[in-house]
Amino acid sequence: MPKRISLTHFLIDEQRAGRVSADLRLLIEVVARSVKTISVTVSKGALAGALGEAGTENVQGEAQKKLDVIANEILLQANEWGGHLAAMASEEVETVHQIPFDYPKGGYLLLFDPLDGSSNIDVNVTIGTIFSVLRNPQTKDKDPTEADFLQPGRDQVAAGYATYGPSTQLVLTVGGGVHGFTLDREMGSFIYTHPFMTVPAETCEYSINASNARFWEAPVQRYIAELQQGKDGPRGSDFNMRWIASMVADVHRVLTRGGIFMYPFDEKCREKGGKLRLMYEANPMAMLIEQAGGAATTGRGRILDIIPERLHQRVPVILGSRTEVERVTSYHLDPPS
Ligand code: AHM
Ligand code: MG
Repeated sequence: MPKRISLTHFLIDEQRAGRVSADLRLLIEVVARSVKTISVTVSKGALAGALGEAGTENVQGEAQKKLDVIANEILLQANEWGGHLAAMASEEVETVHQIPFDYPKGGYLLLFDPLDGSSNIDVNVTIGTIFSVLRNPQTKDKDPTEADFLQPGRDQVAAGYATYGPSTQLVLTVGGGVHGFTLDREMGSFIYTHPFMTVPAETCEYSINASNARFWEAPVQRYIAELQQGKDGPRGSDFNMRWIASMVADVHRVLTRGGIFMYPFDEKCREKGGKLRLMYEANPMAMLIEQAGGAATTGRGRILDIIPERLHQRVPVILGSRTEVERVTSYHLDPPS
């Protein structure tokens, strides 16, 4: 029988190799435990009374689904008491979530999008959880403020996501490559199934919400038009298009078989700066993609170098196979005269 390596076993090996501290290992284990709980609720769907609208709005003015609220509560509660965190920030919560005073505090900050792809919940399409870990720059006696979270993505110490699809997978980086785990539901543990995931440099697959085409900037219009001309155009080969509308599932496909994923700047989101959130979506995914050998930019610069201005800041996102990301970025930086 082939040897099965659990997430716990993997993390202990990483700790022994000096790549994660004991606290970071505990933090990741608690996130993984929360993911298992969310996965159970997601898979019960209507049976758990978990589908439909919550009847509330989040800080961004978006209608919350019941599962957005449930997943957020699961992550907040599970991570409050372990003693490894100084504070948390969630896409669904306006301000910093402090650790209750009766629990010990640790040296890390946890950020998450509890349930990415909310529009897919009720139609039973893959959704997920995205998370990012930073060091707390404050001393333990002070409550972290929003400013303490505003660190560039290159300072993340860990990033990952879970997908709730046909199987539940956890994909993780602590800076030494990208590693994937599959939930064994009977055993209740994550098993190491996808070591050192890599994004091939070349691809023939792209991912973008094409209904926004008329709002895109010229460099994106040019790039997509060239792909769509296929063999008859300047690229000389056909490209395939996929759009799941769950970033977590679209990025998982890119990490599994290559591709380019784009939610670029467009006229519709001019005031907001982009559609996707820097701290909960762009930064963790950019770290994973870079760790897997791909690239991640806004079209004009590396995502991981952005100095955040706000917790809920939005940015354009272009990530995936390196040669394609570099090409569309070059169209932004050096447009034809
Ligand atoms: P969410 O975090 O509220 O679910 O929003 C983010 C999602 C991404 O997962 C996905 O890429 C995008 O929004 C889909 O947008 P669109 O509705 O334009 O297809
Ligand atoms: Mg999201």
